[in-house]
Amino acid sequence: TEHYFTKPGVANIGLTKEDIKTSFLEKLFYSLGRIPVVATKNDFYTSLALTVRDRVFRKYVKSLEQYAEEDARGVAYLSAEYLPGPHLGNNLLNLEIVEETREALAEFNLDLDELLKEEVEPGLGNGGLGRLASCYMDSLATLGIPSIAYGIRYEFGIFKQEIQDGWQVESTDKWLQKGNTWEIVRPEISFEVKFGGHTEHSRDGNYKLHIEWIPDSEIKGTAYDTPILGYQSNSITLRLWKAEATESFDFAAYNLGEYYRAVEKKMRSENITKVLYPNDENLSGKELRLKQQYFFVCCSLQDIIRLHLLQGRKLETLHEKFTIQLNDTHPSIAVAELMRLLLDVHQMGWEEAWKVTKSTFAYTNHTLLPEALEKWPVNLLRNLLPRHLELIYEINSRFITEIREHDFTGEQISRMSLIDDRGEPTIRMAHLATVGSYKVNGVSALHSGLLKEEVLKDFAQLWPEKFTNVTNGITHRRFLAVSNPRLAGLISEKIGKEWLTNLDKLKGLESFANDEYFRRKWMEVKLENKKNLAAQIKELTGIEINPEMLIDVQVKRIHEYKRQHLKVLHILSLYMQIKKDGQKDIPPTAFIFAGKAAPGYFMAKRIIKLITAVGDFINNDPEVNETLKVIFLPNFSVKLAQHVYPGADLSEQISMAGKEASGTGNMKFALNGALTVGTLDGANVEIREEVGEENFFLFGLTTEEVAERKKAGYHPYKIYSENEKLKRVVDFLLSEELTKGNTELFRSIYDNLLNQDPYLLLQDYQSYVDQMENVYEIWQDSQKWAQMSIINVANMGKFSSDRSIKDYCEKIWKVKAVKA
Ligand code: 26Y
Repeated sequence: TEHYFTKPGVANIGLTKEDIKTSFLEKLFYSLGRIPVVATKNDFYTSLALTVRDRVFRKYVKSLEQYAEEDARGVAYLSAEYLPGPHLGNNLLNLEIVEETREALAEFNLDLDELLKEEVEPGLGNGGLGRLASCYMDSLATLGIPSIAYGIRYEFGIFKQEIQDGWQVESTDKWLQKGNTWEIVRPEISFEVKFGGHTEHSRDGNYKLHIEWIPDSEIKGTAYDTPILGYQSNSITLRLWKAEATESFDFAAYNLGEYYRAVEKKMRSENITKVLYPNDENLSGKELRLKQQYFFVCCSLQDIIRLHLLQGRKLETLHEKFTIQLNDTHPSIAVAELMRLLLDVHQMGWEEAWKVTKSTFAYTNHTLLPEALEKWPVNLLRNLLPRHLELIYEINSRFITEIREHDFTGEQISRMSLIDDRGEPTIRMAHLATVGSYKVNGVSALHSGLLKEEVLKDFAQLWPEKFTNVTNGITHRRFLAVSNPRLAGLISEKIGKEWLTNLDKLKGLESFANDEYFRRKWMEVKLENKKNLAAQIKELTGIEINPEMLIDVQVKRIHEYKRQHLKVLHILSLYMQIKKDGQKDIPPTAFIFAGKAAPGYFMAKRIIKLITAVGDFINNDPEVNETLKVIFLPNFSVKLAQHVYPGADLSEQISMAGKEASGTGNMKFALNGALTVGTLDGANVEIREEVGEENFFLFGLTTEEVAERKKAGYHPYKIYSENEKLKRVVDFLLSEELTKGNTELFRSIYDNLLNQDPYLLLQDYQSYVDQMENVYEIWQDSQKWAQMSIINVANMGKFSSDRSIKDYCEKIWKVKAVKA
């Protein structure tokens, strides 16, 4: 190392092993001020991250230059959530320097995999919606689509989950504690955001109406940029806003008492981006959440307008140069905010402003669940955003006038109104987004169909051409190439590496499904991955599993509609079979669960306790624990997910039909060679279509059958009392043994199932158990299983987010890639 102290060498961004070695030491010395003997693992991680960052930036600035040069039409993606996962491994892949880096580190006796573990991921989302946004960033970058992703720089992301005494316990996620190598603050890119107060209407000499919003507070949003590198050449920006006090906090002007009040106010203003709300698919109607939404929308729109004007263009052409995608209704206040900016700040007339607005936005809906559809109380809006409330009223009144000219009934009109005044008056944000957008899409074929038939049916009747579908996708680079190098390697050996940029190429694997030698290789890879996962499980829970077991996995947010407790009923049925029926031929299975419950969601938290209680009970019973293991992995995250998918044999996608908009975990499992047991819900339908029905384990009612069943009157108690084996399983929920004497512990779940069972667990139970028997039968035939697994992977091409993004470009955005 002597050499580097005395001759620091020129900054270099080469990609050879030697270049990487040089940079790595330079970063350690000159960025961190550390020498190897005292450096911590985190110092080494940071040096490596800085080394990689320089190389990322080289590509990034080149990419930005190109977007600017071509002056092409671009996309602004607005999302309140992102879940990028760790950056380092992905950036290494995209720079194509994984092996060079591994070797460089090895020369310092450092292990790349150990350093990769050091990265703390940004947990800036709840689940599927946030992760989808990040998959899309990866594909936008790889495809070279001029784009910028806007969001919120939450200081604390999704809470950290620990399991104590079987219960979920939450603690704060201090993801920025050790710094964040991947972002750069842009103090010069900052905007003011106003809140509260009132509006003043006046007319000038020409009787032109002027409306002024006199707010009662103002804060500032500052941009923090993270370059998102695509595979090989292009990249895009993830721009997250952090709330800060405005310059007008002139402390010098205050006396001591006022100084403290000013500081307090400053702290309050910074609260806006403090923490991510951990609820998904369930509203809590919190004022701070609306503040967050407006805050990031307001900064983002001002930034978009700045970029547009910077090119010397007129605002009248905004929609020609930009399209803005709304990731669910969370940023939908943007419709009113753009109107405000165009009308009040840039003096445009209503007709023109409305034309620009509704030609700029497109809206993606991610849910049909009534409890997840955002509705803000009119009173809250009046207090927080008085001008926006006026604008929404005006948009609504013009909209109602428009639809009165069509043949809509009075009932339909009040159903379509942006304002729901049946109880406390609220604004229906999905309606605002629909009226203010040129396209509306769902996230799977089934979901987009239901959107048009149910939640937005009147709008689909009015504007049929506005509605479309874009089936979700996942980035196969992160979820296969980075996280499953063994399988990726085997695939590339067989069909080359083209699948990295064209996932349809996987089809070339299909012919090898009948090749016994290839199947054997395939199974060897899976077994190695399962050993890996077993080690992870041991590390996280202390529980040992035999990697030869069938690894049966359900990982996702905990929700009644996703029916984790249906899986539990199945596990208990197996337990009963062994214990009470003396059945011996159940194949050894490890049931793995992971996922967070919203802190205020009583049933979800109880379901976690149920899973861990069943685990405790079964894992400690020597009569069954050779055959069954039940594991709850704490703190599910992108990082943990990347260990889980490669090691799974069976993927559980068992939501009640019609409830899961798409699902994306389903795609990640199948891409890693797991077979799916699932209902005809969300994208499961399309996965089954692609892989063939003989390669998918289907069970349960269809969406139509669910509706019929409910309409005819659903009586879970009847099902329970007529199915003896189901009855003994459900009754076990109240048993002394399971509850360790606290027999009321699962009473709420028991009562819910017998009296309401809104998600039809008991209805689908027998069909599920029967299909699982089929799963076990096929599992015994490992050759057959391997064949099905290969066929599954070979047919995953459709589920690349590259395909989804191309669909968005063609069906919605009309945006073209720039050449790399
Ligand atoms: C309004 C607030 C409470 C809220 C916050 C987060 C509502 C919803 C959400 C998150 C929803 C979500 O993650 N939805 C999931 O989106 C995925 C991507 O489209 C789908 O694959 C998945 O089926 C859907 O549940």
